[in-house]
Amino acid sequence: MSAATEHRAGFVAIGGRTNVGKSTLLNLLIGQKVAAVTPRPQTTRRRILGIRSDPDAQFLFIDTPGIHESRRTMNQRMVQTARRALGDGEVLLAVIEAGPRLRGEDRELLAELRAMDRPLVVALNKIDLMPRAHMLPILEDIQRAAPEAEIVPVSGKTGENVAELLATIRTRLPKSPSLMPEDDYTDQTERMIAEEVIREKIFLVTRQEVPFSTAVVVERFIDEPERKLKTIGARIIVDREAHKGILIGAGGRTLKEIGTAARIELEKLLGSKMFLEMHVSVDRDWTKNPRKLSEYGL
Ligand SMILES: Nc1nc2c(ncn2[C@@H]2O[C@H](COP(=O)(O)OP(=O)(O)OP(=O)(O)O)[C@@H](O)[C@H]2O)c(=O)[nH]1
Ligand SMILES: [Mg+2]
Repeated sequence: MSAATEHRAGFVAIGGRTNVGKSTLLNLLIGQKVAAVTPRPQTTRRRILGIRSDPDAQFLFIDTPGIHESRRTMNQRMVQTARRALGDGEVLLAVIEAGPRLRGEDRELLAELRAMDRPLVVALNKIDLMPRAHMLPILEDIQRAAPEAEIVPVSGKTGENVAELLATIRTRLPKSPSLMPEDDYTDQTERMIAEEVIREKIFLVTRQEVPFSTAVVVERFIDEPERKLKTIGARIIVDREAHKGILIGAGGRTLKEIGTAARIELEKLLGSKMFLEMHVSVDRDWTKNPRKLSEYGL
């Protein structure tokens, strides 16, 4: 192999404020849905590895919860998880949402990532929402805030410039053979993917506080390949009695809507018929209890 095509591989940690499109990019970059994506902030709660194996490179992308300020125990845990995961990146991919100018929080994030002293690539995401001509000021702001970083404007929605983003990241990866089996695309088990998808549907269907204090734990996962059937038993945990009623809805309608949406998507993702059972239980104030946070996947 010539130097240009010499194989490269390594960890690429994706960091950024909440809701900027980190998980959207992860799913797009690996061509598989492994991370929940919703229009609401604080969707991602744990570190998720997504693997892309090309002939000349293997990218081990680490999706992280969004960095944000909060005094809630659960949110602090999420931000701690994010910072730790970012520490494992050999290349850092900062995701910033396109806007008129660079925001204060993004400036802080860039400073934090620069201080880690790894190759830094900045994806200016959601450029489909902004006319090209208006992008110059924010591009200049980023350039000034992180002079050594490579900036790639992209859209996780249309896929625009994503090939260029990959090429840019590739040149910054260490020369190395693949580090993981090339058929793998994630470290998430089917159980974890089921939890993530159910939680995503809860975020999409319920309002206000409910999704932010709800967790999903798959307690039963039975795979019967000869019947092409997977049976999933999931517990949905809420932290207040009032939320239980909201989640279930009148006549069980809300829970049914969540279940149907999750089942349809999981059948597609896991390639088999799915029997999905869910029940809702109250675990008072679990979001404030560090031990419970771990138990519920944070
Ligand atoms: N228009 C547009 N929307 C996008 C783009 N990328 C992501 N989105 C939307 O932005 C919202 C947030 O996307 P996520 O991928 O969940 O963002 P995230 O950074 O992972 O968010 P957290 O995990 O909550 O921190 C979703 O509604 C996405 O569909 C984009 O390039 N263009
Ligand atoms: Mg996310």
